[in-house]
Amino acid sequence: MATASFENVAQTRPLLSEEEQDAYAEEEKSKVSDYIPVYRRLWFVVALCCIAVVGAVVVTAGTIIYVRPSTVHKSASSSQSCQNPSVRREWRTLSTDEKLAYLDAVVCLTKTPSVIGRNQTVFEDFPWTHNNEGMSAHYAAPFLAWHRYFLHVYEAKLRDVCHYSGSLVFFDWQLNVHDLPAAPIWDPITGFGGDGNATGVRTVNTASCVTDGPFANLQVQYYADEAKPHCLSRGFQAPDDMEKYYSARISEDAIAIIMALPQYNAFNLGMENGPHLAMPHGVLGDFFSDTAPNDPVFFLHHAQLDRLWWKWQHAKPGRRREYNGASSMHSKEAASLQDQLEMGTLAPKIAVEEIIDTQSGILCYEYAY
Ligand SMILES: [Cu+2]
Repeated sequence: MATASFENVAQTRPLLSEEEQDAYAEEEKSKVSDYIPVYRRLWFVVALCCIAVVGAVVVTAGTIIYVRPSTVHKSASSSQSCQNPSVRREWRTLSTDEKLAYLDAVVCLTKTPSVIGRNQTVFEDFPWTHNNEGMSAHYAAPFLAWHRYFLHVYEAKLRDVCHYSGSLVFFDWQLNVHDLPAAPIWDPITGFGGDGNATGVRTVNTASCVTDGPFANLQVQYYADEAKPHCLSRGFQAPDDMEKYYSARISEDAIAIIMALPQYNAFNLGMENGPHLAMPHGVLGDFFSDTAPNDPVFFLHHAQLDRLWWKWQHAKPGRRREYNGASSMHSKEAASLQDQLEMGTLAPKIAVEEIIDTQSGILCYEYAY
């Protein structure tokens, strides 16, 4: 109707009175003024589009800039699942209370029944599992990996079974290269007790019962495969042999050579053949056997080995997931991150990739240095 009326007005325009012309002019003006805002709106729409496009570019660029580092962080360390890594410290940096809390938790393991259904304690579940499930991990790619998982399981048992609230601890033997017997880990009160009783009966190899500290005369049932109830035993090497079997393997030069090895396989085997043997060979007794975890300092020694692996992994980009060599002892198969680490019934078997990085997969820890 309005259109028809407009057409009529247009057609009859010359016939319009002044009033009608004014009205027409007003009408046209209003149409034009209606029209201009459309342009203006369009202009605004175009401007808004431009702002939106520019904004999108800025936001996208910002997103790329913002997201990229966190993506790297995430893929490298799975930051979402490991926000607050626990810190494993060197034994001598613990306060007296912290040392006693750790020792109390280990003593608690010696008083808690087996969790693998054997007639022994949780403490002895570890030497038993090391001897029965862990030996094929030696002298092959899983050496460092299996022990990393083994340490994690031990730490979890200290926490879950014995309510320990701290982290595993390491013994930095490089601080006692030439004086192992003087190391604070052997303290009778704030340590694991010292050498076996030199005048006592020989129990296993050339060692005898530890008679001081919280594990004095602790009874253990196995010596490697042999069912042989005996006391926790140590037999420190005489100074000359200590130099040869212990000091030489962990000297600054010896460790530097291994740390400089560029590939995991060589590094792993270098660690096993060198520093890994040093402390057991210096201490002898239970530590010097396939049931080595009968000596609780085993875990401080292996945490130190694990720490050096951690340092090696962080020394160069691309190393944190490097894993190669033989898949197990005497195997000709190449190792892979999907290889399984067996813990018998002590813990579920898991793939190497779950523990290859101390801050992803199932792990969330770092070392103090
Ligand atoms: Cu081992």
